[in-house]
Amino acid sequence: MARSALDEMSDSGAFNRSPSTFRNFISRDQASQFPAESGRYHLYISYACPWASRCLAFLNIKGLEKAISFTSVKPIWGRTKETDDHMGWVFPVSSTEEPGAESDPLNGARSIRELYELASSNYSGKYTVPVLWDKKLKTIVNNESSEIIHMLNSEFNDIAENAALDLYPAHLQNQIDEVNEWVYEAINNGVYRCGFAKKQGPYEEAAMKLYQALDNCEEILSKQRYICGNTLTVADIRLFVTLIRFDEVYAVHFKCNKKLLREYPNLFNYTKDIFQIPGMRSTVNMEHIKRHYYGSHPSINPFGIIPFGPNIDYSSPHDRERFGP
Ligand SMILES: N[C@@H](CCC(=O)N[C@@H](CS)C(=O)NCC(=O)O)C(=O)O
Repeated sequence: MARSALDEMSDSGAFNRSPSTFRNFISRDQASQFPAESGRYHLYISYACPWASRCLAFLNIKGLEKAISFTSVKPIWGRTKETDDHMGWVFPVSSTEEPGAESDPLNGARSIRELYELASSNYSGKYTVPVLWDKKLKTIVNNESSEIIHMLNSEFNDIAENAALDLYPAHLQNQIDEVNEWVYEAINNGVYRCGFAKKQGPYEEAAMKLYQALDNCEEILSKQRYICGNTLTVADIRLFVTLIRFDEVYAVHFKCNKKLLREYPNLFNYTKDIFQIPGMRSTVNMEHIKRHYYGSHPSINPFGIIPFGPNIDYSSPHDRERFGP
């Protein structure tokens, strides 16, 4: 089994992401194994990681900051154990070492790998973030962000300060699922398929699909404020986490350079619009994002040089209010 995303390569040189393994669910049903409770769960993230950032976004916009605590690891991968050479997410030794990152407040772990080893003695997969941790049972509830965001959206409504906000409303679910599918394939995972390809053919195929999907988004967003209509949904948060990293990282590091995000007027303004939603801004730590990607993949960027641009200001005015509030 792959021990890091950089090992997930098929013989044809294409990147193939393997599935997550801890798949339990927190439920509003208080009799369940993992009931929604204030103070019981902790989210381990990296600000660099788009999958983890979408969980933090849900935590913030649902108003769960007091109910669920979180910790970010350091942006640059380090040795996760002294006895082998695995590289992965590590915690700082003190909170002053790396602004934004903190040492593990619950288990004193030095790496995300240690958390997986605490949760399971025979785990042999990747040590990914996000990790949704149960403080009571001292185990991982779930490490699949697409599921974590749904738990945060619907299961904590007795505790959430913003319980009325439903980012997966029943009447839009089919449409959201459909959009999520092609956005994941071609955009969220598509940028990785461009960046991690080891042969020209798989790179070009991924890049072509990516730009077809971005053109499609641009077209949709020229007619409506959000990707599934004029209501903010889970599909927007999922799209946003890739778009916000696009010009700063993916355009250069993952060779997604046919067109920049800022050359798409609707997509660019849309990204600013989502960034400016209360609770979203603090989920974007561009320092961590840039240092992670450019610094953690030596096979792609051997000297770890971080490009100094473009430093886009996503808090500047946008034109999306033309579609109404
Ligand atoms: N399916 C997972 C994917 C998470 C994922 O791939 N996280 C990356 C960071 S962006 C990671 O932790 N990689 C560690 C590694 O590859 O060793 C999810 O969406 O939660």
